[in-house]
Amino acid sequence: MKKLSIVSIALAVLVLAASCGDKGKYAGDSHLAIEDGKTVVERYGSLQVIGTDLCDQNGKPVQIRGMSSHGLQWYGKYANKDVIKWLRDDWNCQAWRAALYTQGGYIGNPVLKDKVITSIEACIETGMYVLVDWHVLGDKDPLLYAVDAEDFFTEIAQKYGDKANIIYEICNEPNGKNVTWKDNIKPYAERIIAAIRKYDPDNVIIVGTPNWSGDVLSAARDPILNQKNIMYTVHFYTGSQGRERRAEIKKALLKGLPIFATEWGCTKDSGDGGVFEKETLQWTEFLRENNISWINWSVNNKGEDSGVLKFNADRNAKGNWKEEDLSKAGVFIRRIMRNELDYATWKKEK
Ligand code: IDC
Repeated sequence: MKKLSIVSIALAVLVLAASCGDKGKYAGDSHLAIEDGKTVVERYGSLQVIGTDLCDQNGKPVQIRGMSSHGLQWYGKYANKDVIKWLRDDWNCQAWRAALYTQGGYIGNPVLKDKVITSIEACIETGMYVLVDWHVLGDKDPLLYAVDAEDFFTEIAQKYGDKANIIYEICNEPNGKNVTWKDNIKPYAERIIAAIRKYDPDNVIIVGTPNWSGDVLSAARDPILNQKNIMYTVHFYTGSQGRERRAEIKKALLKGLPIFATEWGCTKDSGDGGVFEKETLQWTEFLRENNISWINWSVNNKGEDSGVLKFNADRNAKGNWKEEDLSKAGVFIRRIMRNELDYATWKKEK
């Protein structure tokens, strides 16, 4: 009797430990690009935001993971179906982000929109989600090109708003100390959301936050009201931002802010400076535990440390990459995406 109860207590402790283990409350998620012959978009359908969670069409919390293009004006050649399909099939990517720079990109060179369209069409064909990223960066204040943004997003919503694949990211990284949530970003977001909602009543729209999308608390204190399926962006580079930013994210979540990490890198925030493996895995565990979807920066062969291809590899942008085509970041991020590497595994390997 005594023996039995000790055994059962031990068992109970084991079960409890397993269920509250280091994988967090979403441990059951498969994160698969294809499962039982079905693409992620076939399985999840139209995404929706419930509380702070991104959820599938049935209201189940899901975490989406994917890769970003580099600036489409520079490495837009990778925004094609071969590469996107390769990322799905070999990398287990569920999403692709098309980074359409505004200043230095679309504003002076509107044909770049074709790269976004190619990305969208490829993601529809491959059953992946696609983030349409209006990449505000050097222009700092999203209000500067708000009229162009309204036209652009109206067109995308009109053409593709009925497709479950589309996720709108309306301003990558507002920045500069005069660009505030209250006076710049929120009014801009309200305008663009209204433009999109004329044609697309429900796809997810993600709003950038001040300080290069590093300040989710400003948005948490003053969120956009009376709109459904709105999320907010946090960006980070694991060699530059760590514990402090995670604490802010936690606070914002507690205030009820739904967050999507639409861009992060495993280097310093210059996009270079080495690959920070341990710090990266601390971040990916955190994102998983908190059900925050993410997109990694980026697919290019420029030779910068955050680029997943080696310098000059796959110059024809065909996909079908061999291990020797991948940079250190490429090998590392691919393993994370394929569910082959988490913090515990990494420690064992060291
Ligand atoms: C970087 C690219 C780099 C390019 C630079 C130009 O990696 O090759 O020369 O843009 O502006 C961001 C931005 C993203 C940056 C990236 C790395 O959203 O455009 O890309 N980064 O610096 N925010 C934080 C880091």
